[in-house]
Amino acid sequence: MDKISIMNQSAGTRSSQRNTLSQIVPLLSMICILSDQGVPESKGDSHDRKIVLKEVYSGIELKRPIMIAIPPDESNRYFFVQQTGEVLILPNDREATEAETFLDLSNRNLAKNDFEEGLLNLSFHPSFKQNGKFYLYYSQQAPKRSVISEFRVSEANPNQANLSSERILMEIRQPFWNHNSGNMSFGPDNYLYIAVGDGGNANDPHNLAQNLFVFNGKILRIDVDGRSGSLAYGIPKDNPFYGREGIRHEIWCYGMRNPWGTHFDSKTGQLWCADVGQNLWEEIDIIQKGGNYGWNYREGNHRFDLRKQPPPEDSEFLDPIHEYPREDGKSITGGFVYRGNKIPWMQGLYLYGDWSSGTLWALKQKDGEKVANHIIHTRPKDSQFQPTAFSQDENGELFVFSWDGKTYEILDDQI
Ligand SMILES: [Ca+2]
Repeated sequence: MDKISIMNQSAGTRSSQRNTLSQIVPLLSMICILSDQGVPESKGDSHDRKIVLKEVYSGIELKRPIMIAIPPDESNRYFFVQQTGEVLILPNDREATEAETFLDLSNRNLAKNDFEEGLLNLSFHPSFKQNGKFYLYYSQQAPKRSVISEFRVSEANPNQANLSSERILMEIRQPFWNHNSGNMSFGPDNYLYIAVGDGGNANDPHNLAQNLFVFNGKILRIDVDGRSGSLAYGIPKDNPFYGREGIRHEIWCYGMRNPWGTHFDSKTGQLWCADVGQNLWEEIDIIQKGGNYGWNYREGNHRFDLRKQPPPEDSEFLDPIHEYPREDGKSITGGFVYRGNKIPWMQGLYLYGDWSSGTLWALKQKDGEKVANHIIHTRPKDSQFQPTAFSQDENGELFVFSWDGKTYEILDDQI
């Protein structure tokens, strides 16, 4: 089961029941559940600590918000990306009641099924302040595909995109409507990392994630400022398969199913990737250059039985740092390694959640190995909270978006 079937189950439950902080706090204080009983706990740690969710921007009606992109220009503007195709500019005043439309792609036939299609990412060029460039990942129909494009801000108005400046970098075939992924980030090396799902349906029917001549089921790494041959971008020469025949040189790692939540740790530069599972296991990977993360031979730490052919004998699969079973959730939403200041005990922990169960966790690692994992938020019974994505502000403090359109700040429960 994955996001398709979950959507059908929950289609009637998306209405807007509001959950106030006062409803959430007492419930949280009663709940103290540790997961992963087999993981040793180190002394003096924060394994029983919890967070609370505080709704922000409640004065603005948002439709399917999936990220806040903050331009590196000290302008105090938050760009809310809505999967429906609009990007709204809000001030970093969380009580704000007015938004300005930066761009609107909603008339571009983005989605036949808007559950996983649509506008999925906005990433600002590291030199945005100087060049006004930014990048979008969005889906298109007939033929079904993902488009990664460069745009510029209007020269006349910094709060308006110039849509006619579009320069398409890449179009990726998407045989089905689901598993578009679309997480993009500029790494510490200023290259653009693009996560692409396996093409969709179920079981990866065309075995694309293990096929090194297609982009589906991969994380790609490109140089938006360069040009390689006739391509609209450059391929960094230190990409793992650079120069290898029969392999797309853009590939950074492979064997992904539907990465949802792909982020760099702002302190260490490590790339974390949550990969949505299919039948049994949700997983979190710490990405290594050239790594094969297993799908569709493996799901989490396990052989995926519906792939009948055995893998090639020389296959080396990288197992996730963490997996969890259906009892804990059915669709992982990846988050961030927390590097903010407001929640000292969460410093350096990786925060993530599950879309279907509404649970949030914090995972601790050392040298790439899990040392602890604990629940930091359990959805109250009367809540509609379903974490669709996380974002971080300019200070490393975290937001989480819910499927019902609400935006929350993540705060310590003891402030
Ligand atoms: Ca995997």
